[in-house]
Formats: sequence, C-alpha cells, structure tokens
Amino acid sequence: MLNRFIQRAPENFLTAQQMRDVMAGRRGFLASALVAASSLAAAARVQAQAVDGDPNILELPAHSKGLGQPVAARPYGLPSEWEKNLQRRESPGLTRIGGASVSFCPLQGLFGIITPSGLHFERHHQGWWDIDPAKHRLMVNGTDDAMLKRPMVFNMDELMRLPNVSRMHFIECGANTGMEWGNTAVPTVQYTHGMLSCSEFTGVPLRTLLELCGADLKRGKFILAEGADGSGMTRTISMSLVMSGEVMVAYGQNGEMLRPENGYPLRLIVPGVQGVSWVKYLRRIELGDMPYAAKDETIHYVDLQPSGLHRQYTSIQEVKSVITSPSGGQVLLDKGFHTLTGLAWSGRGKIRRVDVSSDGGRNWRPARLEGPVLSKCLTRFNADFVWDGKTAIFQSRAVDDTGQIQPTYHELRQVRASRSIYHNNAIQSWSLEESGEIKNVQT
Ligand SMILES: Nc1nc2c(c(=O)[nH]1)N[C@H]1C(S)=C(S)[C@@H](COP(=O)(O)O)O[C@H]1N2
Ligand SMILES: [Mo]
Repeated sequence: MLNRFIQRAPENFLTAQQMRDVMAGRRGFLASALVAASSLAAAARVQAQAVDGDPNILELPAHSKGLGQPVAARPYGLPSEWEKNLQRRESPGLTRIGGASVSFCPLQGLFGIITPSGLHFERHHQGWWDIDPAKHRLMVNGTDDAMLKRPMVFNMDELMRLPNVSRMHFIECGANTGMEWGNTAVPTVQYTHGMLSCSEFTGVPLRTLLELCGADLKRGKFILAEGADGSGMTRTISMSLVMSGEVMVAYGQNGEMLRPENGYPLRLIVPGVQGVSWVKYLRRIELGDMPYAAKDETIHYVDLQPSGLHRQYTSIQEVKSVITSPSGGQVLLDKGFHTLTGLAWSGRGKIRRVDVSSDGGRNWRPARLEGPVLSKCLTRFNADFVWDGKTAIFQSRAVDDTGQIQPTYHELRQVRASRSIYHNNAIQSWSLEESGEIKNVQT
C-alpha cells in the first residue's frame, strides 16, 4: 500500500510512477507464486520461485532450507537490514556544525507510542558525550543554608538505590514545527514534527531528592537545572511542577540506561514542558525563590508576539497532533482502503479526542484512540479512509482533557503572527494528489 520498504532518503524521493514500477515488479512475482501455492506448504511456497519459468517446479528460498545465524551473533540486537531507510536524519544546512544541531525522528515509519531509543530525536547545543557513570555526580544545593539544609553530592549508585518510578512521557522540542510558521518549508513529517519522541523513563522524583536534602518546600519557588556539557544548559523550573511529583531525575529509558545522545547517565524529565528544560548530563540542581533568567530562557526560547514583544517562560507544549502516515513524501499506490494513523499529545494532560478530515477541515469524523491513553504521553490514533482516486487534504485535530483544541494556522497566526519560532501546534495538512503523491500544504 505505502512505500515503506522502497522509500529512499527524503532528499531523494521516487515519483509515484517509479514507485509503482518497483511495486509492479514485486507484485508480479508474488502473484505468480500465489497461483502455484495451493498445498499445506503454502506459506513457504508463496516465497518460492518458479524454476526455469515452470510453475510446477519450485525452488525454496535459502532461509527455508539452510541453517540460520547462531544465537548471540549480535550480543546487542539490531534492526533488520531491510529497515535501514528508517533513520534519524539531519536537515542539512540547518546549523553550521553538527555538534550544535538536531536529528529528526522518522515518525512516518513508527507504530504505537514508544520511540525506539536508537531513533529518538537528538538536540545538542554543544555535541553529545558518553560520560563515565562512575565519575558522574549530581549536586543538590540551595541559594542559602535555610533554603536547603543539607546540600548533597550524589553518585550514580547512591541515586539508583533510592525509591524510583517508571513513567511514559513524550518529549517535544519547543522549536518542533518551527520552520513552518510562515509557510510550508520541509517535505516530510520527519522534518515538520520529528523533534518529538516518547519513552518510558525510570528515575527518582526530584521532590524526593529535595526532601532528602532538607529543602524548604514553601520558600523554594523555582529550581535551576544545570547540565555537564559545554553548552552551559541551565533552565528554571517552577516548584509547582516539582511538587506534583512528576519531575524526575532519570537514568532509565525504555528498560535500559539512557542513551548517550539522550543524556547518559542522568537527565531531568519535565513532563509536558518543552524539551530544552529536560536538561541532559544533569550535574546540579539548585533551589531558589526567583526565576534564574538564564541565557536559554531570555535570549532563546522566547515567543515573539505580533506586537514585537517577546514572551518568556512559555514552556508548556500545548495540545497537538499529526497524521504520520500517509504523510508528505509517501505515495498511495492503490485506490481503496487505507488507514490514516497518527499521534496526538498535550503537555496539559490526556488526549480526550482526535478528529480527522479528508477535505481540508470542512468535515470531521472521530478517529479511534488506541490505548493506553496516558497523561503527557503520545496517544496513537487511527481512522479508516477509502480512496476514490480523487484529491484530498488530510488533517487531524486533537482535544485534550482540559478542553483545549488544536488551532488552525489561521487561528494561531491571529494571536502569534507568522514570524515566531517556538510552540507551533497548528493543524497539519497533507494533500493527496490524483497521482497518489502526498505533499505538505497549508490551507
Ligand atoms: N545538557 C544539555 N541538555 C539539553 C540540551 C543540551 O544541548 N545540553 N538540549 C535541550 C534541548 S533544546 C532539547 S529539545 C532536549 C532534546 O533531548 P534529546 O536530545 O534527548 O532528544 O534536550 C535538552 N537538554
Ligand atoms: Mo529544544
């Protein structure tokens, strides 16, 4: 149906015709094999090839006859060879050096809600490191002795002895979809929405650490989180979030330790809040009573308003959704039944509903939310679509459990204008052409 197995790099798309030619080749082979397959060995014979063009003599493929690879040939498993087009990708030229850049998550090829750790998007301001966990330390202190009575320095073993929790949450860079404020800029969902990933994180609630250190939880209004890399990443986080118990000092990601690209051995998890506050290589937490006005919250990560003023500390990732497949760069090869699938999320809580449209937002129908539907986590949705061969414009619109509705570009630009960078949660449109090609459009 889609071009999953023959999709090239997004910079190098196949046209609808080229795609059909490739598929026709494969289908011809499958069809002739199916005709011959009528016995109990049908499953094996579907993959068998006719010898010398005689459909009655079948040659089984090597994998049905020979001895396969031994156990533990790969002590740490890898994806199939056939999946190697599914990769994190950089947007060439986006930044001057790769150490201060972004790689985007291939949302178009993923299922369910968990991002495989090796495909998690990356955003580094000063490159990534693989820090020796035996040498890593986390210091917890206050602005003065009364603010926090027992400043402490923890090593990883000490942190990992403490009571821990595991929770599934999305992380979205505040700049996700930022290139699209003015008009469409990039062709695929990987580039429009790929600064988004979702994992199960394991760690210690920050509140537990602060209590252990004798923090004054009434006077303390904000924490500062500081990373150990050269970017000087320091972020202010409100204590109201910390007191909810959701903010976590995490070492685990999807059942194993964090990946180096994602902050190994320790990072902050701030559910619902933009990615920049999820400080990686976390080395220090300070408790204070004022926002810290660090460089990444005064010069960067501010929202330009139509008046020309900037708004600071707008950190919640508001309700948003996107159809991940079919999406820009993919091709519908046949008329008939297709599944529209996508992701919805909100930094304020759970997704209540998602509606989809195939006529650019004139008519809407409810999508199916696939469980589990968790707070501040990705939610997978699916909807049926029968293609009659005519053009269509696919959209999805999410509503969260606070009643917030994802805006159209028109609505968002009314209040945010078109020259902003961060926090673009507008409804995404994909146009389906008569050729079957799908393109990024704005209506
Ligand atoms: N120490 C440190 N923490 C950091 C960053 C960084 O460059 N250094 N980048 C931030 C930004 S802008 C984002 S969007 C997220 C990205 O997390 P990821 O690379 O695990 O996807 O990490 C945040 N934490
Ligand atoms: Mo970010």
